[in-house]
Amino acid sequence: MSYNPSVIEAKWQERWASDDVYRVDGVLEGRKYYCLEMLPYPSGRLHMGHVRNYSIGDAVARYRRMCGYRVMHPMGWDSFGMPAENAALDHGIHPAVWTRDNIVTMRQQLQRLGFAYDWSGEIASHTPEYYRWNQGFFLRMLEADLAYRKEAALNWCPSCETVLANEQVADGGCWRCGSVVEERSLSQWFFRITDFAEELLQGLPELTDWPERVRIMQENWIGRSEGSRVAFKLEDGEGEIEVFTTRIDTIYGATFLVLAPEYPLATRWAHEGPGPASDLGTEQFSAEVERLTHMDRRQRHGEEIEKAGVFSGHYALNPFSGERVPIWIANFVLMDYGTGAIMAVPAHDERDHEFARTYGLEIRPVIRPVDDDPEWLEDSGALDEAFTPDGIMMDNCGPYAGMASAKGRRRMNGDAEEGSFGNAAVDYKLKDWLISRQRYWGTPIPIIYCDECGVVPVPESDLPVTLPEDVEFTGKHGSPLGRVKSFVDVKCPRCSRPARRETDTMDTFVDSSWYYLRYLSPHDSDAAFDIEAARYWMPVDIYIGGITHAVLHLLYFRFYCKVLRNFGMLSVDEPTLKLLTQGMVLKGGTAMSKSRGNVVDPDEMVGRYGADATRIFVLFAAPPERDFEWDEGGIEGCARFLSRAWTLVSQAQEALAPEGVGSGEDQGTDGLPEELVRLRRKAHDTTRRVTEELHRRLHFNTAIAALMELINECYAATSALPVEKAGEHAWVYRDTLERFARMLAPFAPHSAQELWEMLGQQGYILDASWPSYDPEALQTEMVSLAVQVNGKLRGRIEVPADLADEAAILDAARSEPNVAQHLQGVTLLRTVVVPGRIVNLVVKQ
Ligand code: ANZ
Ligand code: ZN
Repeated sequence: MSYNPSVIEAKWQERWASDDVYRVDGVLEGRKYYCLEMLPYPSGRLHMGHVRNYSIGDAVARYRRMCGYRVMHPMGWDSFGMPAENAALDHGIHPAVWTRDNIVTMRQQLQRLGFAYDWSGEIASHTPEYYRWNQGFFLRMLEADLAYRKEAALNWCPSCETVLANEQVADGGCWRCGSVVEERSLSQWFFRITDFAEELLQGLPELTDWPERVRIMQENWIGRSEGSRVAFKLEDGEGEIEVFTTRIDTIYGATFLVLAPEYPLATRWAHEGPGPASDLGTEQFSAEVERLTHMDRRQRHGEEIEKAGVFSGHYALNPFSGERVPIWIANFVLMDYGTGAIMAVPAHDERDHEFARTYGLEIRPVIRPVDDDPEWLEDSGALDEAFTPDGIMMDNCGPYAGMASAKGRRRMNGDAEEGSFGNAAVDYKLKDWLISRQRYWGTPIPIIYCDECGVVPVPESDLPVTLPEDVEFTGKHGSPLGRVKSFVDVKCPRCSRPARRETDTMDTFVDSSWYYLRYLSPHDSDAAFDIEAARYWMPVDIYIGGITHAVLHLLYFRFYCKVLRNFGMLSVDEPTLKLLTQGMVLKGGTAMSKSRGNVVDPDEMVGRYGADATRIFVLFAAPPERDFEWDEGGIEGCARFLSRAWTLVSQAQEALAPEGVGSGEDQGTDGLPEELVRLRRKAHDTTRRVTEELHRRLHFNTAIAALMELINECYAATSALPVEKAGEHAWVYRDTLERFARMLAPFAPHSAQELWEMLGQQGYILDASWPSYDPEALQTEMVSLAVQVNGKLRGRIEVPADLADEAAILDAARSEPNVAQHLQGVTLLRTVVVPGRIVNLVVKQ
């Protein structure tokens, strides 16, 4: 007989399923633990990243359940999205069929790994039962003015006549046909996440159990910036240009203004022709503006972009100095940040400096370093590069000359406000969330367009607006939904005249923003989720997933929580207090991916080594946050460990079985043979270590290493004193092995359950309580060692009797105060340690 994972695993999976051991019973009382893992996209097959993610969650969930918590540990599918639609285009498979097939495969794979999910609560976001609530929330957000429609630019392929996602544009060309991609403006739906920018930012420091890295990424993404808005009047009196600046203290050095090429005034001038001061004709000028507009959008966002611009021929007036400043139009100013217009200060801003050099524009210093003499300007000449730090405002700064930058800014903001040409202002990089997608496989946006009534929301009672299944996929001529007459042609809910249905669907990030709430009452047909259940289960106690979701998903996830709280549906401000971002599984130094051909198939590993060994390996290879390199030798080692444990128990089994030898209370160390005193201590110490890791630190690798050591210690003990010879002391073996089985359960549940049964235990190990440890059992006997320096007794130290680590003993000896004194100013030549007795330090004066 030997350890046979395929038999053990099949046996227990069947029993768990037939006894429905993971069922969540709906009781909302007692200590709870909500363990949430990012739900998978049903792409086809599980990959090792999934196995890692879900092995972590399963360990935590099983541990908490054994500690007596009521545990929520659900699973579902993020099943809308582009790959399904691509499968339709490439292989002619309907997205719904492709998705359902993939879910069937992947569910089987998850079940084969033995994760503790209540499958009766499984959800899938492509089902009307789920997305109906996306539509419901959309209507409420519309009512609360958190959803709105406006024009926005999109990538458009003129030959396929379709909108392209950024990922579908390669080198400026369409991924399908290669045609040059154009920019088009379309009316689209947005969620007003910027209303929550400040709250999303302020909440970050309180998320102390989130990785710092994620908090910083969110902070940068929100990008709060304190500055000023200042209006420059056009010289010809036809309006004004408002700029956003963080450095109003440099305004006396603003030698030109720059508009984004999409800035409305720039567009108007492109039509009407440039101002009188331009050398260009209308045609030339508009061609220039057009060229700037069409420069690669992604390139324009980068720092490295080659700056290009054109003089508009118009001037504006600096409200502080009255000076005339030329107005330029350039590619490095973005329409969707600040106001889309800037005042350029080439002496103090790097981008402006580079631009001024290219076009020969004036560079005028107005700020000097704090600790530099006032002649700085003369020495510095025209400045080789921008001087960007704060400093002292120079003599050319009018009434503000001599002020420090910060004080200048405060004064100038006040004066601007008083003069009604500006004010202090805060700006965010965060943009409103564009949720419209011109695709089929997503949640239909519940809106109807009527020539009489305008934009009409679908009445709540008409939800869900279901996706028609009978569609044609051509990849051309816009969204396939637009060609389904029965879908598009509707009666206006207000006036009953013929109207058109919205054919855009929602970004799939909408689906994943609130799924954790649907899990709480997955079959509820009257509400998105049960408010009472949410009051009990929220917040999520731990959320586990990839770092790739640090901003988009995890920000939307927080945003939805706040929106639902404002709707009175949730009583928490944040969806989860603890976030664990797991590292990647690499092969050959890079992430496993189909395109690189370096994928290791989980099923193959489960077939060869068993689910338990596979799970143990992904947890043992590294702490969860770190990347690790796949290593088949490592998984073999894990299988060997499980096999050694199985063999040990099967050998002890007979000696322990007959009358339940050794069951009962811990009887202390009185009269115990030395091997068993040590084994007992190791068993308690292992319990302490494993408990600490599972409870807080979550370094599962350390916990598993401790379990491996415990098995080694057991082997050492049995070779000195076999179980059948242990007589009345056999309880130490039983206690140790039962502890071991229970502590193994979160990591290798099938093997643990099998060992539990082999030890004569009835029932499921999941229902056995988590073992506790006796702090007293951890205490080792201490001995006192004499410490000599050159043969003279200089002190005594206390160390554990079984401390074999010489370096540790020497450390203790050298830090004994009196010994330390005798070691001052001398050279240590040699050390002698006689275990249990003496430490001698030989020194030279
Ligand atoms: C004048 C100035 C002088 C600026 C100076 C900086 C230094 P952060 O801190 O990232 O928010 N800016 C404003 N809107 C812009 C846009 N739409 N496209 C490109 N640049 C824009 O950056 C704020 C600064 O970025 C603003 O302050 C503005 O340049 C520029 F010595 O105004 B500053
Ligand atoms: Zn109407």
